Amino acid sequence: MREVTGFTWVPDFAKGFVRDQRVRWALEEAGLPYTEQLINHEQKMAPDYLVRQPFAQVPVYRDEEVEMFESAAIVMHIAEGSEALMPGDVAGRARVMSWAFAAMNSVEPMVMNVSGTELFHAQEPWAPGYLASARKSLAARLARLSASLEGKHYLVAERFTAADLLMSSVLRELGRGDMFQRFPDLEAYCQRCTSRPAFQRALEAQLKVFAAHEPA
Ligand SMILES: N[C@@H](CCC(=O)N[C@@H](CS)C(=O)NCC(=O)O)C(=O)O
Repeated sequence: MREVTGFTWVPDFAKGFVRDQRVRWALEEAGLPYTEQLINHEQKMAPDYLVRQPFAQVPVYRDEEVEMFESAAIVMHIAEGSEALMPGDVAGRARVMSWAFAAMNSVEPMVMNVSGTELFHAQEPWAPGYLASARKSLAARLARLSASLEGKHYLVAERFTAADLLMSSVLRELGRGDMFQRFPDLEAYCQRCTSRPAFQRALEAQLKVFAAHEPA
């Protein structure tokens, strides 16, 4: 039994980007069936849910052995048991771990500084100045990522791993703006990862839920 918790419905900007998508994708890559537990935005505040996810967010995951929150931690747990997502050797696993943390800790915050401001605060008087600075920092970080990927299809060992799943999940956000125009190699990398059938199945599964719960 594997269960992933997601929302019944979210606004359009979030559809396809809610973080249970990453977990669904990892399960699809690993060939592991799962069930959905769907909650609404009231249920995320219920005391018994807050025990499972202290920040009232999705996803939450459980299987026969574990109960977890934080999408990247869940992806790494799934990857630990799947050759499809993790190399067999210790050195390769360590590299995947490093890049997984890099995606979450070194790249995602900078991406979210830009996309979060553009999505939620674009009309604020401080937004243009802040965005100029945030975009500059993001571009510098992306330039380093681009250099690391130069000549390679994937981050580790020339094969798709959980590190690519997480990094491309972060980079997808850039498709909302114009940053990919400066980094066509990163766009191609992101496209390479997200064109995988497992990603498409995971995306369809999430979107199907929202379509079924669309307010009249
Ligand atoms: N770091 C968390 C972030 C989870 C997160 O931001 N979830 C969003 C959906 S993408 C959420 O539940 N938002 C509702 C809320 O914060 O109230 C993870 O990766 O699992």
